[in-house]
Amino acid sequence: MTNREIAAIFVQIADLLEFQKANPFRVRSYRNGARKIADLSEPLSDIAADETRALTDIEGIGKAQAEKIDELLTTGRLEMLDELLAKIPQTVLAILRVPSLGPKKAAVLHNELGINSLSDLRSACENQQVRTLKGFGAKTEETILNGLAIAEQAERRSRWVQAEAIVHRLLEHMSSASSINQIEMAGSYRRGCETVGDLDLLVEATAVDEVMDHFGAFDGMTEVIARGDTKMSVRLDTGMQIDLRVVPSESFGAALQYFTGSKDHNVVVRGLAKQLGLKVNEWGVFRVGEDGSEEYLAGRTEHEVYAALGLPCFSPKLREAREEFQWADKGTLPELIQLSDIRGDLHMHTTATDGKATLEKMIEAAIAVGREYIAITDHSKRVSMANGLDPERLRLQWAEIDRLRERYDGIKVLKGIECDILEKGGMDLPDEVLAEADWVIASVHYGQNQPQEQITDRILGALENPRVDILAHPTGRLINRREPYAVDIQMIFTAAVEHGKLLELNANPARLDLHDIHCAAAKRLGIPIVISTDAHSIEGMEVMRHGVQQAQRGGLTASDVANAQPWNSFRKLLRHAPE
Ligand code: DGT
Ligand code: CA
Ligand code: CA
Ligand code: ZN
Repeated sequence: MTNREIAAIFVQIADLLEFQKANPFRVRSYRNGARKIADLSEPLSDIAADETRALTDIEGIGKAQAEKIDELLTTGRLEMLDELLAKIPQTVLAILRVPSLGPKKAAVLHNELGINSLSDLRSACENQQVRTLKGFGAKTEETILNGLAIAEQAERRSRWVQAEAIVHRLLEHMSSASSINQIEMAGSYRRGCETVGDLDLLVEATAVDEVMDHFGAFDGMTEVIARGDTKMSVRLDTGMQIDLRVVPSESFGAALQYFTGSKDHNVVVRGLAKQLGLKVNEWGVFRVGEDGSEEYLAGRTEHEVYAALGLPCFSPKLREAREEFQWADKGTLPELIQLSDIRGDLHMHTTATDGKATLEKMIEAAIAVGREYIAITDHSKRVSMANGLDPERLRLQWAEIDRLRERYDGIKVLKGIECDILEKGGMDLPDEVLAEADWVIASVHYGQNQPQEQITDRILGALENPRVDILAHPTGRLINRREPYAVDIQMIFTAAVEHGKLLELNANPARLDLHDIHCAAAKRLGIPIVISTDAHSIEGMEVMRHGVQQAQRGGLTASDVANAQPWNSFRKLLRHAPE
């Protein structure tokens, strides 16, 4: 278990305690503990494993919390958390996830109005009951209503990366069922969608009952929703549903194609099959005779299924019935970018602002993952919470980079900055300072709720600035947590083309910003995309793969992505580049 996961659990405990009106000191001690853990530069597991040290040596971690950490590290679970969760129904917990509602407000709503679920909350807002509560007004009510949609989605759909954690455990568990010959995930998970509604697991096996029994013993299972001859559906304690299908080998490819979807993609596939006098379903591709008889043609592999229909075996990332069939028709299916194509990472933070690792450590980590070039882009001074850099500190960092360039000559290190676009418009650092940088990222972190015209104008102002290279996380959305800014994205694209700017695809799995369809739009306009990790730690560099997956869904090839170019091509995009 990572420090970040443990810190998140401590935050959750604090929220639950606060919701239950526990002693405020206890609540605060868990919040402080979470912050301490998140700020540690060393894994807790290393400290716990070291016999010469104790978890209580960490400042701010007392005996009780050290025991909790130990329990989490050794068992992966925490009894206290399970007990807290058992006391509060899942539907009530969902209220805590409404943006703008903290545990305190949620508790008032629960206790005063008897609100037990998101739908209760929606009715109470719509009936204007919330505004009658002390400390809530008509404005609060409106803010809650705005946040409800996103909380409602979060209740139904998980971020892809959360689904991935379950999938890893699930495949590990299923690997000990000896009669399984083939096993694949299908559905939206395989298509790499931003969010996943339920998981679809496909198995080819000799003993169906054994497979289903084994599946039913998966850790965290709370309910078997249905069990039939070939299909079984279960629900996990996280709320996630998993559908299992067991199919014979001659149908495995057909079932994989069918259950990968998307539904819209499959509708087109079936239509094309019909034109050929064929029928395709989850059992295979069949020739339909005049007497209604069906002759099996294909179905063992997906490849075989598509080939029988005269189609290429589309990457699952493209199966959304957007452009893939036209591309196939014209023979212009893109060769999608791969993680191994990535050569640079142009957005990362260090301990100078809110990063967890030093400049040297970040450079070394980038070398270790094979980057040829990187940009160090700490926050500018407006982001005071993150100890943002003023010109003086920024220049000191650049002088440090100059020194380090001699030590690390195998990698190009750009002197960059993530400069805030101020609420009133304009950049947070003077033009002459930005002019000294190799790489300037413009970002919105404040005034995210401004009306469309205002926020669009601010961003356009940044794109017009000749010292700015790129706009980071262009829509500001956080999946399942925050809606995008009201920005007019078409105007951003137009300005990027006009001023020769790049756009970021932020690879953080909670951001994935640009969206896939925006990536496709940018590609059509010839705007280079930069996939960036926005790493705030060494581990943070690991998220590049999520950005690449999103880029694949947008149909991007390596040539559409600026940081997939070798240094000598990439440097031509810079105003001035180090030798
Ligand atoms: P999700 O679970 O909401 O994130 O999205 P999917 O795409 O995983 O959808 P799901 O789990 O309902 O079904 C998995 C795939 O199975 C879906 O992408 C296509 C196929 N499928 C399921 N039901 C139908 C159906 O009624 N008609 C067709 N054509 N395909 C279906
Ligand atoms: Ca699904
Ligand atoms: Ca499903
Ligand atoms: Zn950043």
